[in-house]
Amino acid sequence: MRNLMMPILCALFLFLSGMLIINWQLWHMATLSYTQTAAASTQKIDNILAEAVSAANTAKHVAAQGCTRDGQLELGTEAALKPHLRAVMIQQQGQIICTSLPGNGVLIVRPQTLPNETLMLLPGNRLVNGIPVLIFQMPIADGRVIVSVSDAHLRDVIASATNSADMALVVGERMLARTGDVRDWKAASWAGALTASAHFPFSVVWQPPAFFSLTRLLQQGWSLILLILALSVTVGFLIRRYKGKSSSFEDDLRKAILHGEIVPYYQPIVNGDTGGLYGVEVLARWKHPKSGFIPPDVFIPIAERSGLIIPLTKGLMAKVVNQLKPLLPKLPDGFHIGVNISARHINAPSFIGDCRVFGKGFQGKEVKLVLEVTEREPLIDNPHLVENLNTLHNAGFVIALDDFGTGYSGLSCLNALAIDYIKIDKSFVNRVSEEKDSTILLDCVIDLAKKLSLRIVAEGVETREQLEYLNRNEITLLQGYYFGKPVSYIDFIKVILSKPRETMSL
Ligand code: G
Ligand code: G
Ligand code: MN
Repeated sequence: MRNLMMPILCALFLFLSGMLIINWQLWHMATLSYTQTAAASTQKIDNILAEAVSAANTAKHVAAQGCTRDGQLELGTEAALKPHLRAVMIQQQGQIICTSLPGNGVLIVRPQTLPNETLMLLPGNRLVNGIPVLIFQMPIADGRVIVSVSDAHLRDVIASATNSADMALVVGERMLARTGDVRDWKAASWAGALTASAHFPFSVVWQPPAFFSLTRLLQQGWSLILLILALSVTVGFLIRRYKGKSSSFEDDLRKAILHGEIVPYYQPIVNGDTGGLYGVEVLARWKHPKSGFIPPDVFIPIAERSGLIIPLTKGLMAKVVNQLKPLLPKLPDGFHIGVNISARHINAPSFIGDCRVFGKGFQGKEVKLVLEVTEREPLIDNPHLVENLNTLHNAGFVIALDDFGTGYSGLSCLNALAIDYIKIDKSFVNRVSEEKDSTILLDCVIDLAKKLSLRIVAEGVETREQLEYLNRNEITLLQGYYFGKPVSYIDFIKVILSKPRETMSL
């Protein structure tokens, strides 16, 4: 279940992010399209009002001639031929003197009381037929021309503009919605943007679409949704597979530890003075039933990351006890048995107990158990770690600082930790050749160790020159292919049988 959590969360995150982006894109496009349609509607209403202006000019002309029969006919023709207009009226000295309707009829209730505004929306209750109109007015000598524009055409413009967003025509304080009623514009509290006409005092307003709309997403973005869904599932699947692979290596390692496939190899550490065996370093090898030997560089980092290094080292310690105990009579007193320890293990609560069990395995025997602590990881950062190592040092364990010269801790580590040995990293010893200056670095490292009164083991000795150099510098404890590679238990027994017994102590 824990393995599934991560891929599911990643896929979900990807899918939701995709949805959000598609939604944002569609919302943005909708907003853009509403702004454009609002501008187009404003243009159409401008055109309708241009008819009203033309009719008003005709009426002005008719009024100047005193509203004759011909003049009235002219008004009627004007209203009849201009498709969007309903009626044209001339008011002079407070009276309607002429209209486009037969018999100078008037549709507006008390037209004399209309305020003097160029444009206004009249609600249905101000009209004889109860249908709202838009009024356009033009002042003339002694009065005004009143032109009414049919609401049906205005509503058509608003309603046909868009099928999803709400739009309305706003004039002064009132608005005409596409449902056809005239309302108070402020009270309707539309949050949308206003698109104002450049020629007449009106605006078209639109209600912005909801930012998130499932219907919009499903209607307009379904193909993208399917694509993102497929992508998210694929990514989740790939993460699961990748994780499955690395965790299956971990599982394999866990099983290998349980089945005892991690075995100790032994590399001799010799005393350069006598040529005798001084001790061994234990090096883990994975004897895989199918893949053969897997080198520690491959599985130790994974063991350290997963915490498996703890059971791995414990298992190795137990094997070392079982294998070396019967050999002790053949080994010199004070024989050194070095085990590599990772910082992860030193920090674990079981560490001191694990080492004590290892120590008890050799109880009553004259051996020195060496804990090789690598300098590659920062040691000093954790006081708990230093304390644990010092406790074990006091209990008789030997502490060796491995890979000396390559790591973090340097001198500060030497002060805080009770260290018995340093193991000079093979990279320094490897440099030593017949060439001039090849020993400069190693000279410094040896000088430093001597000044700090630390015992030295040289690692990675491969050639006679290197051995001679180390002899000249009085480095007597030596390890490397020159003396012997790490070997299996059986091969190690053969090494012992071929060497004279030699006694040495710290
Ligand atoms: O054995 P080799 O010889 O290839 O070792 C490679 C690296 O693996 C070395 O850095 C060595 O310190 C590390 N190593 C080998 N065995 C162990 C072990 O048992 N525990 C830990 N922590 N490191 C090990
Ligand atoms: O990091 P640590 O010192 O624990 O690891 C020892 C590593 O050095 C092991 O991988 C071991 O096989 C390797 N080793 C030991 N002796 C020699 C040597 O003479 N030459 C080289 N190249 N490697 C060596
Ligand atoms: Mn080591």
